[in-house]
Amino acid sequence: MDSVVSDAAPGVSPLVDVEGDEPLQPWQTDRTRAPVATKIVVAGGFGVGKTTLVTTVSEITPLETEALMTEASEGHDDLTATPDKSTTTVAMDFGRITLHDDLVLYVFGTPGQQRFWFMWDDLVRGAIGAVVLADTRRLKDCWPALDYFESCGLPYVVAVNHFDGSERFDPEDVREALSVPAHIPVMIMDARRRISVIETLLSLVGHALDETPE
Ligand SMILES: Nc1nc2c(ncn2[C@@H]2O[C@H](COP(=O)(O)OP(=O)(O)OP(=O)(O)O)[C@@H](O)[C@H]2O)c(=O)[nH]1
Ligand SMILES: [Mg+2]
Repeated sequence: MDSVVSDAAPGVSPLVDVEGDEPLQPWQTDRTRAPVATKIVVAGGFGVGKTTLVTTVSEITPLETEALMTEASEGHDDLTATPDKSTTTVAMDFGRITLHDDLVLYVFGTPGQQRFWFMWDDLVRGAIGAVVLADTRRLKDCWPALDYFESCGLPYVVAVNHFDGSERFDPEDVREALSVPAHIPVMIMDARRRISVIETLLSLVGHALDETPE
C-alpha cells in the first residue's frame, strides 16, 4: 500500500483534476476503492497555529476564512507570542489529507478568538476526535478547548506547537502542567512541518479508535 506521507508539499502525482490544479488520489479514480472518510477538528487558543496546521497538511487548496485584525481586537487578543500575525480565522479552516490511500481525513480548524467559540458546536458535529494545539508560552489558552472536549466526550490529543525560540518541554511536563489524563497522547510537534502534522493526526486517529466502543 503506497503512502502519501512525506515532508514535501503534496502534488507529485501525475493525475490531476479537471481544473488541473490538484492531484487526484487513487480513491478518486478507482471505483473499486471505498475510502474511509472521517472528520477531525483542530482547536486551541488564539494564534496557536491551527490555520498553519491545516494549510501545512492539506492536499487540496485549503479553505481559509482569514480576516484582517483591526484595532478592535486590541486588549482582547494577545499578539506577544506572534507579533507578525495580522489575520485571524473568523469561521473555520478546512483541508483534506489522504493517509495510506484509503483513509481520508477532513480537517476542520476552529476560530481561536473567544467571540467565535459559539461555532464550535457546529464544527465538532460528526467528528471522530480533536487535536488541541498548545503553546508552552501560554498554556492556559488551551484550557477552554480541553474543558470543551472533556465535557462533550470527544476523544482528543494534545499537540504542543513548538515555536522557534521558545523553551522546549518534555511531553510529560506538559501533561502534568495541564493535568491531562495518562491515556491521552501528548506530543511536541511543529505545525509548519507536514510530517510532524501527519504524525499528530495518526496519533489522534489511533487514540479515537482506542476510545470508541466496538
Ligand atoms: N515560529 C513559528 N511560527 C508559527 C508556527 N505556527 C504558526 N506560526 C505563526 O504563528 C502565527 C499564528 O498562526 P495561525 O496559524 O494563524 O494561528 P491560528 O491558531 O489559526 O490563529 P487564530 O485562528 O487567529 O486563532 C502565524 O503568524 C504563523 O506564521 C510555528 O510552529 N512556529
Ligand atoms: Mg486560524
